[in-house]
Amino acid sequence: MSDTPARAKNELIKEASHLLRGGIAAGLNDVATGALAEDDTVLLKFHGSYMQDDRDIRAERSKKKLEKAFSFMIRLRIPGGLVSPKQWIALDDIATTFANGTLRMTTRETFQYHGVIKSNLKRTMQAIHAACLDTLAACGDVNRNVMSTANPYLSPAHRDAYELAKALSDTLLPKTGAYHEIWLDGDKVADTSGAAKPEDEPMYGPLYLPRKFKIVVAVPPDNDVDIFAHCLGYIAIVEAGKVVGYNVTVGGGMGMTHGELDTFPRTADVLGFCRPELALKTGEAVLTTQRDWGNRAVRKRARLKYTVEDRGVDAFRAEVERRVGCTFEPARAYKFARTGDQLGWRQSADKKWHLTAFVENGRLKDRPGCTARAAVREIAELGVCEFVVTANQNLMFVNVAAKAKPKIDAALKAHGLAVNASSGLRRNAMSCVALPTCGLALAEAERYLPGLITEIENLLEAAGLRDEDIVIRMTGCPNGCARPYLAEIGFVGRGPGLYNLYLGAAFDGSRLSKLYAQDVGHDKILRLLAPIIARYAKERTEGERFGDFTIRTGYVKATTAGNQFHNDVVLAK
Ligand code: SRM
Ligand code: SF4
Repeated sequence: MSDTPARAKNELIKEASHLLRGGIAAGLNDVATGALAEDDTVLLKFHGSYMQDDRDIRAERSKKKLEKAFSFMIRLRIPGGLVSPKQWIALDDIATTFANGTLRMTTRETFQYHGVIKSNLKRTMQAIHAACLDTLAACGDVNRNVMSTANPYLSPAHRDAYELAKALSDTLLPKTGAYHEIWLDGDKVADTSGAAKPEDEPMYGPLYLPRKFKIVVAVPPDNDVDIFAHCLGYIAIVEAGKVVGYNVTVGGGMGMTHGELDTFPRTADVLGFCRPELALKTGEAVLTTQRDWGNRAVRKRARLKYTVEDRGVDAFRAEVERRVGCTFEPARAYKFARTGDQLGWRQSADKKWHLTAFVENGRLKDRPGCTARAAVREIAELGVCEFVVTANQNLMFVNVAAKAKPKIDAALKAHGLAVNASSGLRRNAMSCVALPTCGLALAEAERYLPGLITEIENLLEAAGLRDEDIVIRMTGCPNGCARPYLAEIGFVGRGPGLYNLYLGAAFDGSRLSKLYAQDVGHDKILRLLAPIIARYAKERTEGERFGDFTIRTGYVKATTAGNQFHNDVVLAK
């Protein structure tokens, strides 16, 4: 018997796929079902789409012996989250024509559409292409959408960060012709036997990566991209207004599985400092090291964070240095202040204005009293700004001339879209999508968090803390899509109406939280938080953040590293 562990099923699907083609094209033409074949749904992710079903009506349809209400989520690739007004109008049109009438801004600076039916999938992809955008590699075992600190127009350093994000995204894009072939009726790259040419995927190879791969670029003091949560990060070191290089981080990640202690969220390690001219090569070296070293047998342990954890950061650094052909300099000093966005207008040195507006959980839709989607559409039609989706699910209107500011303010006001949130807690809140579309959700998130916050706001109001910035995040399962383990108050779904409550993460995104209470429902959440909030109001030291306070006063122990996440847990009664 061989000692080599069996490869994960997804590895076999990738291998047999002819560079991500599989049977997707044929499946799209099968009108007998609203679904695609299971193996093809694995491949579809690399093209930026997930097959889902409406979980609200799953039981009812099953009772009636009907096929699940299948539809598709489509995620775009928009490095740095920057979109032109013309593109915005096209994206807005697509939401009406093909999706469920909403644009969902994600925690990775891009958009998702929900509810696209199979017969519209190809047309939607073509409409996205017509807007000079694409969805390639937005999901799947490849480098995903690359984030940078929001707003390339804020300073030359922000522009550099954005350009690096864009260059990384372009350089690390799969080279297969499958995307063009399937969605855009491009020329077939495969030969007549169906076999793809081996040179089609020079960097990834036919198996792509063992798992998803995520990159961000941050410009201190803003850590809006949550740099320590990602596989690879670049912290811009800015001197006299210029980026002189980057501290490179590796091995961050959020996902874990309840009850499996060898899975855990992990904050990234700083590898060292690299000059700007080596940044791209470093990205490629980190990616290919993970390609060659990552775990292809057990998907739950296949992320780069486990490769770094298991091999050790020194061995990982040495391998990356070998591949780049350099030795990293010691990391330079940097300081992050916050992970959230600063809402409202800001001016850059070039006298241009930039507005960050709060969008609850990133869902842009029209509802009575707040026609948010129509507001942004109207502003796009004015053509006076560009748009940036932030890593906190908010929206920026950037590069605005002073004389256009009142027009934007007026449109937002007319449509009832408030720029700020009702409290410091809400403006620092994020939740993942969860039900009804996410197939992995164990509990509500996007549909539940706003109401829960309203009740916590009452506690804050009573304590005189309504405007206090406190980071709160919720996800419907432990995969961590809203980065809940880096929130000062984090909720992670366990089952319908039940959450694990985590406390003690750092406000600047540098320290993970710790489990404080398990399987708590609505009333217990409020009962547990009430005394902590009241005490925080009375006993906090000057400038002390909520997360730090919960550690100092003994509610939870500090989590010093990912592999300590499950240790020292004392559950609240
Ligand atoms: Fe995520 C899977 C939504 C950011 C960790 N994520 C999913 C899927 C596709 C569910 C699935 O596999 O069937 C969710 C689709 C829900 C839906 O109905 O739309 C989903 N993830 C999201 C989004 C939309 C959350 C949001 O509300 O904004 C974010 C889209 C990002 C993007 O535009 O690319 C999103 N996901 C994240 C993040 C945060 C980040 O990247 O900054 C994480 C944690 C960071 C990390 O990767 O470690 C994250 N998503 C996961 C995982 C766990 C991965 C792991 O290492 O274990 C899964 C499950 C998986 O991959 O097996 C997952
Ligand atoms: Fe779905 Fe879980 Fe991600 Fe939420 S955290 S979107 S429930 S996979």
